[in-house]
Amino acid sequence: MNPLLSVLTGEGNSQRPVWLMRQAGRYLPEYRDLRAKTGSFMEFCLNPDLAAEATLQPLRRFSLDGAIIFSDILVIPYAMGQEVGFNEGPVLGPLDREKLFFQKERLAPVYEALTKVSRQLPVSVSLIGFAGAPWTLASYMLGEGRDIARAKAYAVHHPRDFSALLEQLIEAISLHLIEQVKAGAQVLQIFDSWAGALAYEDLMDWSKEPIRKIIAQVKQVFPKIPIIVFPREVGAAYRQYLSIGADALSLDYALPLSWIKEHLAPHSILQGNLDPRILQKGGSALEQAVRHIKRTFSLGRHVFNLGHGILPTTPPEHVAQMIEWIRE
Ligand code: 1CP
Repeated sequence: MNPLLSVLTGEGNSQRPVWLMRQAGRYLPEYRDLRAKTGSFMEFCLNPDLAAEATLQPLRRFSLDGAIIFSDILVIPYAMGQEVGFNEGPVLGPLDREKLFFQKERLAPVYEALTKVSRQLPVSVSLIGFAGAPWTLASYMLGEGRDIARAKAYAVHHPRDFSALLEQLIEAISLHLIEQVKAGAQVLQIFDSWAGALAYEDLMDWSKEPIRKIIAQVKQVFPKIPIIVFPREVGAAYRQYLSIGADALSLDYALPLSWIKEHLAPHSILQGNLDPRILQKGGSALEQAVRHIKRTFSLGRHVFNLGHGILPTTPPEHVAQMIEWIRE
């Protein structure tokens, strides 16, 4: 009845579920129209009607099995009291760690948008809530925008403050995920988009362990909520994420399918991992890549998705064509 939920809960399904990271967004003309009518990106994210509409737009065009709520990972620093704006990319104000305090009331519009969408979705489509992981959020919060070098330098020179920040983020992210489930999210995804920039030991301490704690906190309240983790570009260290209590791992496109098949597929439900550039290109290259992924991942244990977000220059017709090939 709901292919994404059945696969994520281990029941399997005869339909291979598909949704796409960044499926709501700039490659859709109707999104660009909606966006042009609003002020700042943050105002857009915090307007329940607009956020609900942006969430539903791709569902009207494509036969997708998941709807990811239109929001951003940076609503968390905003809810903790840091200034967050968007220019070309995110721009954050100065960080005063001791004043950070997660106020879920500031994200009430996000939860309202989830509830609005959940009332409109057919039972066959799952509503996906999400959050950034602590390290990825820290890599924005410690700079003026994303600044991985600065975040790492901070961690080295102020190890105690850095650990304290990670703990504050673990708390805030867990609360935000729990509120999203209360509001109607049926699946959660945790994005650690910049995990691949970390050395192995740091990856274990700053990415894997914090995400494990978040999953434990969320599952204490909602034991059955499926959680997908995306530790992007961590290479062979993906294996370490098999034991953090996640229900599925989302794979980037840098991993060889043969390696995935040997080391990850026997142990976990997997999501991914088409290169968004191939979707952008379309044609026979796309058809080949879709077939290769379908042959690699067993039906019932795989969620079709990209290896990272859809590119803004992707023709929407390529998405429709790809879904046909997935469904074939
Ligand atoms: O002008 C615009 O329309 C802004 C572009 C945009 C959009 C469409 C931003 C700014 N955020 C979003 C929405 C968004 N962001 C969603 C919901 C839409 C969907 O998926 O359908 C989600 C899940 C995110 C998550 C997100 N934001 C991540 C994790 C996923 C990833 O791509 O790695 C990250 C790293 C961000 C930060 C961010 N927000 C926006 C931009 C351009 C960025 C990336 C900046 C950078 O490269 O550092």
